[in-house]
Parts: sequence; structure tokens; C-alpha cells
Amino acid sequence: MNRRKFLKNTSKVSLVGLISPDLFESKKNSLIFKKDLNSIGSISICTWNFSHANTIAGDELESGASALDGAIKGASVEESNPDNTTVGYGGAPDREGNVSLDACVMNHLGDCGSVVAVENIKSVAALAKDVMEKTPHVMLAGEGAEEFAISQGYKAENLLTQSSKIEWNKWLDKSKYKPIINIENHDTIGILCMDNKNNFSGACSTSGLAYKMKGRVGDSPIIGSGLFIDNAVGGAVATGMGEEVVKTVGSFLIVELMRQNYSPQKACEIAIKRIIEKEKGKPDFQVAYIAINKIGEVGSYSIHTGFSYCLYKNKKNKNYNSESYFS
Ligand code: SD4
Repeated sequence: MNRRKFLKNTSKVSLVGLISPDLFESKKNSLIFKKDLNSIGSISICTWNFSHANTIAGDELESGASALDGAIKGASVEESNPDNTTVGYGGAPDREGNVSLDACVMNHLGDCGSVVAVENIKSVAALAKDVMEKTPHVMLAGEGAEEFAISQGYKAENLLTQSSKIEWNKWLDKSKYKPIINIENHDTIGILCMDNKNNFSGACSTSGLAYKMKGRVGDSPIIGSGLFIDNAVGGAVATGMGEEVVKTVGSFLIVELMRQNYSPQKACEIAIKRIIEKEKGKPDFQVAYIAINKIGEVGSYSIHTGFSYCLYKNKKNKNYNSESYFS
């Protein structure tokens, strides 16, 4: 990021409460960086208490990996985790018992890739990167995405674990279609990384709603909704009820707010309030966002309590409870 340009932009609005005093000081009406951007170091932030995934991503960045490779490495931990029933292998299936996955990635150049409703391939964040880098397209869906994966050497495997099958069979007893994401049933991994060149990338990977309609796709693979990166500003990623994130283009909104010098925290709060205003009441679904800006500040906010995120900074990972609109 061009430092002069950033400072010029930041001086256009009142900065009270928006920009961290740790990083800037005010001298003769102009803002001076207290720190060099290089001293910020590698940062990884991810949804939920995926400490292992976030530590793997952070360590990867520390060893010199690009932000994109760090984010994909982190996402792949949860994609391979059979106990995470909202991502990858072991993800809850649709109503008919098919596990179908959605993912996207976006890099510091503003390039992006996405795969939707993919079956039998677990590493969908990496697959989204391959769509971005090896095809002239942004998004591949369903069988086409799976065929592309096989052509790239990905292994086809059954993603329905025994325990996910048991849970699905229990659901089939009543098979009540209530497509809702609340605090108990979501665990999508959204991860934002800043590497040692101060470049950003992100990844978002999910199996979506448990027992969804066949073909249903949420926000997670939709650039601007589930994830958005602008290297001059920062990035944001979402988890929760995807339909509501799509309707408000949440991640793009947050990045645009940060462009106007709102802090990541404030930007996440405004994006959540946008959903609440639209709902005119207390929604029974959960949505949560995390965000990071160019100077390494992070934010997170959710509709309801229960959301947490991991932050890897200075070679250490920590899990934090997010603030929420309703307590
Ligand atoms: C979706 N946003 O498909 C995803 C689900 C999610 O944790 O975040 N689950 O709507």
C-alpha cells in the first residue's frame, strides 16, 4: 500500500475512534505513522475457534508463505477435519444425503476463484485457487468443478462420514425443512491473512446449511458476500445464514466502509446492523463477520452471542469472543 495515499485518504474524515492511536500520532493536523508497516508482521484471523487451522496458517506466513497460500493451508485443516460438520470431509449432507461444498479465494491482486455445489472433493479452497489461476473463469459449479478437480489431480472421495450419516438418518425421521443457521449449527471457516509483504488474501470454505435443498448455495463462495479483499484497504469474511449475507453483500460492504476509514470493528457492526434493520426485529438466525485493515487492526461482530474468532499475531494464536448486537 502506498503510505502517502493512505494518509491522504485518512485525513479526509474525522479519525476519532476510527483509527488505532497505537499506529498513528497527530502532528500539526497531519497523521504520522508511529510504526513502519513492515513491523506489523504476519497476521491470520479466522472464524470460530479453529486454533489449529489458524496457527498452521500463521506459521506458514511466518515462514514466508504468501497470504493466499497461508489462507488455503488454514482452510484445508478444517476441510480435512471429520469432526467439523460444516466444512469439507464430514460436512452435513443435503436433504438427499449428498455432501456438497462451496468455497472461494481472493488474493492481493483482486483476482478470485470460486467453486459451488461440488461433491466428492474435499479441498475446495485449493480448487477455487486453481479455478482462479488455471482457467479464464472465476466460478465453476457442480459436475464441471468436480471434473476440473479430477483433471488437476484431486482425489475423488466420499465425503459423508459415518457419524454425519447417522445424524442425517436421525433428521430423516422427521425431515422437517427448516433452513436456519443459529448458534449451534455453524462452523464455516473464513480466513483472512496478511503476509510479510503486507499483502492480503482470504479463503472461505463450507458445506453450507445442514440438510439443505439439493443445489442450494449460500454466501461462502460468492465474492463480495462471503469474502472480499482489497489490498489497499483490507478484507472481510462471513459466517452464518448465507442468504442474509448475500442480500446485503456483507463482506464487500465492510471493505468499502473500511475504505471510508471506519475501523474493522465499526465496519463489522454497521454490516450486522444493516441485516437487523432489514429484518425489523430480532432475527432467529446468526450471522457473524470478521475483518482486518491495512494497518493490522481487526474487528468482529455477530447478531447473537456465541461467535468467536482466532487471531494469530506475533507468532501466537488466541481465541476471542466476539461482541454481538443482542446479548
Ligand atoms: C452458508 N454461510 O452456506 C454458510 C454457512 C455457514 O457456518 O457459515 N456456516 O450459508
